[in-house]
Amino acid sequence: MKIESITLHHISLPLVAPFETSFGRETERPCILVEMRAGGLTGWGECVAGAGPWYAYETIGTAWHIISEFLAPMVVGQEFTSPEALAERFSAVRGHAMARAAVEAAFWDLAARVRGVSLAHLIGATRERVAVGVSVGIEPTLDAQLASVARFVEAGYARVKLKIKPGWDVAMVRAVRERWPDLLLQVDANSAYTLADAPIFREFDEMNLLLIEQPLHHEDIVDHARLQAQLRTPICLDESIHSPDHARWALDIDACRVINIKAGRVGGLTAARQIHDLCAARGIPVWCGGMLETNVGRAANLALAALPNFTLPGDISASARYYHSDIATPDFVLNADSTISVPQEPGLGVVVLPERLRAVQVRQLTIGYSEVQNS
Ligand code: OSB
Ligand code: MG
Repeated sequence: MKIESITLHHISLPLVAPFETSFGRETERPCILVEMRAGGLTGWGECVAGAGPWYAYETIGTAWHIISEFLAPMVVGQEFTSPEALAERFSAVRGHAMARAAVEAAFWDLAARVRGVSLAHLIGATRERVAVGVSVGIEPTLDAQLASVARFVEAGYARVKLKIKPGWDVAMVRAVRERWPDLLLQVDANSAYTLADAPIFREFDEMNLLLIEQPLHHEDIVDHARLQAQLRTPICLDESIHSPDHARWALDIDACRVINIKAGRVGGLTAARQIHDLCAARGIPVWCGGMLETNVGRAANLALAALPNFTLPGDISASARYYHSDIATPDFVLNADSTISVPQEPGLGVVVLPERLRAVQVRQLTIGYSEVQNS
């Protein structure tokens, strides 16, 4: 398939409710959508870089720069026989995983559409529905935090992830655990602690948590291994895993016993699947993380999470948890068994609505030739 053009759409969508983590509070989510044309078909990919360098160093601005100046020129006008071949073309690029993943994602959608199969089918997925949970942001008071969890439990989520930060951890999580003794519960610190805080994590060992996500520094695996040695609860790495090699290094030193896979963070679906396979071979469970995606990114996450070793519920909540009016349709809904159904239509299985895209568009740029010229 020869790639004819890439159009970047920078949009910004208001969140249904503010989302607070240890690195900040967000009310809007800016994102770049990659529209790729080849052989009369269109594929879409979502870039998960954020507004600022808080979760990761990449931002909307760096991703726009790297895709428009480097990645798009490397592939527009070129022929690729598979998404893996396109991923290989980007292997010379250091870092900028989210930028690479977004372009690769659009090509995966195209590759599935051209074959007339779902993206899930193309990547080798086996499930038609995937177990999901919800990532609950930090609230200003304990009452508000309990009310927020209650709303999601009532909505049908069987697994809850609580965001924690220093000063908002043991007591809050204990209160949630006391109110919901049987809830599948886990916490995510987004790198807000150091090894000196080990006593805090030992207290979590008494709260029957599925896992503790990224407690320490975003680049660290050594201190995570030291902390894991002191805990029964599995540590799950998110921010520290940027590639299949990082996953292997972390597992080799027992820095974690679970991995949160986000295609954007590891440089694409090809690398995400490699990490899945590595973890399966080593008996390490994985789950699919989320980055507050639109339905475009959510559809790709569902396809990935349908692979067999995604045995823990993913951060893939129903569309209504994120946006009032998504830029793609149909919306994803929660099934009664706390799962979401994996799209079975060709490609991603969602349709981008041009009028909704225009309504939230910040800027647009086309590289290559297409009917859609820069506006
Ligand atoms: O650490 O998993 C994270 C959102 C933005 C950045 C980082 C994270 C998150 C979430 C939200 O936890 C997951 C979701 O999309 O529901
Ligand atoms: Mg996380």
